[in-house]
Amino acid sequence: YETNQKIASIKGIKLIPADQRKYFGMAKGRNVIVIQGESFQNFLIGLKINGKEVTPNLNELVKHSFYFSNLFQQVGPGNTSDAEFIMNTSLFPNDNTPTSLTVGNKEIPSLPKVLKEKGYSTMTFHTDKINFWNRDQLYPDLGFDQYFDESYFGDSDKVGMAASDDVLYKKGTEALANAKKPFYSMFISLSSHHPFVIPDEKKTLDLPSEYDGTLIGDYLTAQNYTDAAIGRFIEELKKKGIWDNSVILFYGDHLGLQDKALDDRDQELFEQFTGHKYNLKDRYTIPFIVSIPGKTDNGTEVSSPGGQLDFMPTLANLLGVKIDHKLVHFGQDLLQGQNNLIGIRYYLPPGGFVNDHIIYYPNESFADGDAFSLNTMDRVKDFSKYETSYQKILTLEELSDSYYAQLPEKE
Ligand code: GP9
Repeated sequence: YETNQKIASIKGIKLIPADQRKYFGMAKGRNVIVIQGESFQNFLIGLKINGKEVTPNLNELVKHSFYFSNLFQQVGPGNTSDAEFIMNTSLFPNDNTPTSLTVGNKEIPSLPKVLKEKGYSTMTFHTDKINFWNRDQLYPDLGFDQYFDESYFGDSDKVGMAASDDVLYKKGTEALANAKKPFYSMFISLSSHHPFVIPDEKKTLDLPSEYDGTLIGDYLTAQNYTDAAIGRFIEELKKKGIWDNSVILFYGDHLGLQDKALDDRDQELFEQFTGHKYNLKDRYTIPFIVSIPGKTDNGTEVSSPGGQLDFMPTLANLLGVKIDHKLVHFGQDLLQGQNNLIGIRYYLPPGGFVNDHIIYYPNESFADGDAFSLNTMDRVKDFSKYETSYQKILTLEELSDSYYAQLPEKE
């Protein structure tokens, strides 16, 4: 609790007692279904090309959910596996090694472990081989009782590295139907992985011919497939009677489009459909959607900034699980409307951050850095008043690293 208080005071916020929090326990006792979308960036939400939605199913889900529309990725070099680590721990990932390579013998405090004490079963699904990203060690360390990998999904209907997202959701739903309730589950999608090649028979996005042979065209096509597979997953969950008793989360794990991977044609097409040049915010924001059927049906957009570290405290609050005395968390509950400070230290140089006003990109020194207004993405010339945010984010990251380093070894 003292560490959480310290983190809050560095950020300049209060740890609000559970019974005074907004939405505390709104999803109490429900199953949890977390869908982590491979390379899914926020600009896709609501995007239309020639009048047709690229992600119609997620757009529909947004209408009946909390939708956090200013959410920044915080993964390190462990990309997808870092996103999994952050979701379950609210700790910063390592800045120089994939965090999953540093687990294996550690007692890692996590949300699945706390939920197990409350009678939840825990499981996670990914169609690739379990040893990719050291997940055979990561998953037990995060507190998952069961994991399902290639040995469960097989390798039929392959897209890219492994079985398709349709196989993931179809066979995954069967496992959920048989699982002990309530359950906490994660689905790590994969079909929209770089280089975004989807078999012709699965393509449903009708793009103008100018998109042929472009990375951006392939990316939109792959994410359109991701979205379609999620639509079928939702239908299946409804049919099996799981949907109404669950809280469903969707977020993107990390960017898919590196600036330098986009050539002039890609950049032009992006500018054509968004009306602006591909900027830092497009690159680093991912959607975060939380749906509680029957409770969030009217939909609420939360546009204040947040990061991946905030997912776990936000979910814990909705589940009515008090974590302040149990889990050191560097993120905060996004539904309490408090100011935020988000460290992006791997995709930006150390000390890179987002606060409620700017996105800041450091250089040799603080003063050499670049700052952009979060609202307009226009350059902010005088950002000297934000030096304290820069110092604070460095302090928080150091604190997270030293907390992680001193976690006890397993018995
Ligand atoms: C591999 C998959 C991809 O199993 O999760 O990870 P990424 O390359 O996106 O980090």
